[in-house]
This record gives sequence, C-alpha cells and structure tokens, in this order.
Amino acid sequence: MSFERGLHSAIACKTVKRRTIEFKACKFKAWSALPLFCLIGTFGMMHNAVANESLQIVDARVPAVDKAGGDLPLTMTIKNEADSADALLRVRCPVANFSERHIVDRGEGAPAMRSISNIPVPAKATLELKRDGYHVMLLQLRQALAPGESFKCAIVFQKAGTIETEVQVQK
Ligand SMILES: [Cu+2]
Repeated sequence: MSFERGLHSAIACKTVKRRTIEFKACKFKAWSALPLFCLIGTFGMMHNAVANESLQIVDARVPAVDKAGGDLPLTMTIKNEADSADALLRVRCPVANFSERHIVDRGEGAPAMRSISNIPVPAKATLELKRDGYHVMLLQLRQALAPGESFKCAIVFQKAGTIETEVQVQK
C-alpha cells in the first residue's frame, strides 16, 4: 500500500468512526428516521468517492444514430493516477445488448477492428479511447440515439472496480 493510499484509508476510517458515533447519537431519538436516511446517503457517496479516486473517466461519448440494431463506438478518456497499471474488462450500457473491447489493426490492407479481452490502462497515465485506436464497441443497439441525449454505463476495471459514467450522444 502506497503512502498516499494509506493516508486516504486513514482519513476514510476516521470519518466512518465519526459517522458511527453520530449514528448512535441519533438512535436515541424516536423521530430520527430522516437524519438516518441522510447519513446513509452521505456515507454511500463518500464510499464511491474513496473507491474510485485513483481512476477517473471523463468525456465518454458516442455518435448519434437514427435507428436501433447496429453497432456504435464508445470513446472516453481514462485518467489513471494509481501507481499500478489497470485494465478495462467490461462495459454495461442499457442502450446495447452487448459490448466488446476493440483495437484497430493496421496491416497491408485497410485498417480493421479486432476484438480483445481487455484494454490495458498504464500506471500514472491518461489513456484516450478513440475510433482508430482502443475503444469500446456497443453491439446490437436497443434504440436510436439523438444528439444531446445521454445515458449511464458501468465500466468495470480489474483493480479500480466498477465505475459508472455518463455518456453523451454527439452529432
Ligand atoms: Cu470497434
């Protein structure tokens, strides 16, 4: 465990402890159902922030498409601030039946997409997924997607776990 991670864990534990005490203090009051819900909500958000802070996804997007049934490239920027490499294993989006990880091969002929088991994410690096490099392919779209719309996808990493991200539909 790195010094930075250890420090974060220590902070997280301290906060949890304080919340537990607050929680116990609330328990004696019969009317405390509302604060209890608030605490559970706060703790849930805090937990997500702590778990995913070393790896972030920004600018996830797909091109617009006017009918269902086809395939669509999903691109995004992955910022990995962790000291160790990670890998993008799976993507789940409600708008598509399946998804694959793709790489673009450039051989003698025209560039061609090929399915791979995972997308490697180097340590301390920013990886840009794009149509002519590593990207995620959404297969068998369930619906048309108009520009300006958005939807949420779960991106599963080997070390960082599952990160939910908002995907924007572009022109
Ligand atoms: Cu592809």
